[in-house]
Amino acid sequence: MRRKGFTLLELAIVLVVIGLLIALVMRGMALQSSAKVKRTAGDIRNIHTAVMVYYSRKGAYPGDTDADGFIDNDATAWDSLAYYSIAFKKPSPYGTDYKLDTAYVNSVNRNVIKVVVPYADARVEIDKLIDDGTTAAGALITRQDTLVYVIE
Ligand SMILES: [Ca+2]
Repeated sequence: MRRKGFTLLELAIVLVVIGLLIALVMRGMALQSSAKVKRTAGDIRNIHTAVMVYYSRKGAYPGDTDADGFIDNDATAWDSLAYYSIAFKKPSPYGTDYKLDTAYVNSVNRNVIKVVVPYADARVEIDKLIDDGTTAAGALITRQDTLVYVIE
């Protein structure tokens, strides 16, 4: 005679399978988030290098439209880098824009790369990869949800 419903063993197997699927999804999400952190850190390094290459060729910073040594125009900065095929603007892995700008850091104006990273833990991981691991100090700092990286 056929019984209706599941046996205890069948239920246990289903629960184990669900547990494994959840673990797989969580592992996938963790890998994806770590890939985004690594890509953002790499992008910041590459943009830094691009700006320094531009400076060594032109004797000025890209986007420094009034020639005072400070980047004042993000759009012009990226156009100049693209014009000389040094770097091309692309969005961050978080869908936000890398911006070239001047920021007041430790009581002085500095040329910086800015990018909004909306996750606090990701900002810390990026800081660990390219700076001192603290978002309050060093070459990479966090202002609200924006990473600010001092170029020089
Ligand atoms: Ca830092």
